[in-house]
Amino acid sequence: MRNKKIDFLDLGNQPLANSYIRKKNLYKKERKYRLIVCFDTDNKLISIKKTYSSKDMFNNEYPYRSSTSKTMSLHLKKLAQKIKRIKPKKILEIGSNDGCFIKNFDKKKTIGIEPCTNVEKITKKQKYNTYPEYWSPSLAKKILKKHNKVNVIVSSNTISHIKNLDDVFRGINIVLDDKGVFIIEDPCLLECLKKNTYDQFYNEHIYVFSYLSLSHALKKHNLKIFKIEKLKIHGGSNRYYIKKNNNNIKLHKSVNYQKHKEEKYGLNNLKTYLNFAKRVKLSKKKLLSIFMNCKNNNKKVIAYGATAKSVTILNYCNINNTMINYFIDTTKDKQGKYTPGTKILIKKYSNLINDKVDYVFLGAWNFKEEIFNKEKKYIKNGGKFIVHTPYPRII
Ligand code: DWN
Repeated sequence: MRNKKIDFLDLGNQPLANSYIRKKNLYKKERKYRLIVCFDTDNKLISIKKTYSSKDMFNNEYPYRSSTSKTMSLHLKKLAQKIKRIKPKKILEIGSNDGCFIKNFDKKKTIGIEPCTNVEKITKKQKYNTYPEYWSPSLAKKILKKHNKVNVIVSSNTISHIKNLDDVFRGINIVLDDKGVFIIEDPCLLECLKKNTYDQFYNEHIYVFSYLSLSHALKKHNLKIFKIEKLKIHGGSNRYYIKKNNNNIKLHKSVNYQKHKEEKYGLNNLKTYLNFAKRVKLSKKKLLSIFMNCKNNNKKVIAYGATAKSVTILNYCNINNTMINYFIDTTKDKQGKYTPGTKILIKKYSNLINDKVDYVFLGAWNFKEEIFNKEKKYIKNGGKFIVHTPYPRII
């Protein structure tokens, strides 16, 4: 039988993205895998080839906190305000992290699902109703026994992290009220291709969804996307509003609009992905040459935002700790540790202007506006950033 999954992008050997290294483990061998991205010609799904179990990736040492960015907090607050307008009795969030979204609601109205216990305990302490478990049909049944059906289910940047989509949607069908709405937000494949943000691929992002692939995956579970909102967050995401087939909410025009855009761009065709892979290779060459130039001219380069995404970039482009002095990051659990693979020290955030640097590599490019706003003084004094999207350059 012909293989329907076709490899189109090889991002080389990579460590697990959020596995920041403690100093004492700096010389220990790291777990690495080959990061290959595939296109399924049948269901149009883009996925990574080698996957890890959820337990390997989302455990009691997970460092990411949604609340570290003002942009993200505000974004989720606005979503909460929108949801409040329909006066739901119960809201469930899959991947509630540190409570950045659910904290906008009355505690009695929300249920959070967060398997990373170090993060989940933040909301537990504040008396939110959170489950330190992975989303599954059996968890959905357990919730149903205690709480009845829920009116709104929200999942922001989580569904693309779960390998078994069938189980995800089975769980949704169990716990979602027939008149309820399921809202998914995840990075948008079309934006990723247009902006050359190949760093959206790493072990945690098992999928980068398009409307075409997500609607296909939902179909066999009698679930349907009825509205799509284009979001700026995380470099370009989509918010999909999903209903059960027996719910007669009208189809919004944004759905056909998105479908048309994706087909026009060629998200149905392998050729589109092969061309993307060519652009990624060129991007690597160009970014590495910028860093080599800085190194050869003894420029001091640091990096801003030790993101999971930048792990893909640095390891793929062979940019290492001889080219970047250190990272700065506001996340406590990352500070004092070293970046996976490239072993660059992550320091506590301090005003950039205090330290004489020539260039700052923007690891958290998706929060460019927020960061540029914060670093007005550095920019005013002629400070420069190195960025890789949509193409590598100094700005
Ligand atoms: O999907 C995922 C997203 C939502 O979060 C996860 N798989 C893992 C994680 O990915 P990421 O690390 O690429 O996410 P962010 O949100 O782009 O990370 C931003 C990083 O930059 C954080 O470590 C915080 C840091 N930061 C900072 O130091 N100063 C961010 C801002 C805005 C700042 O001003």
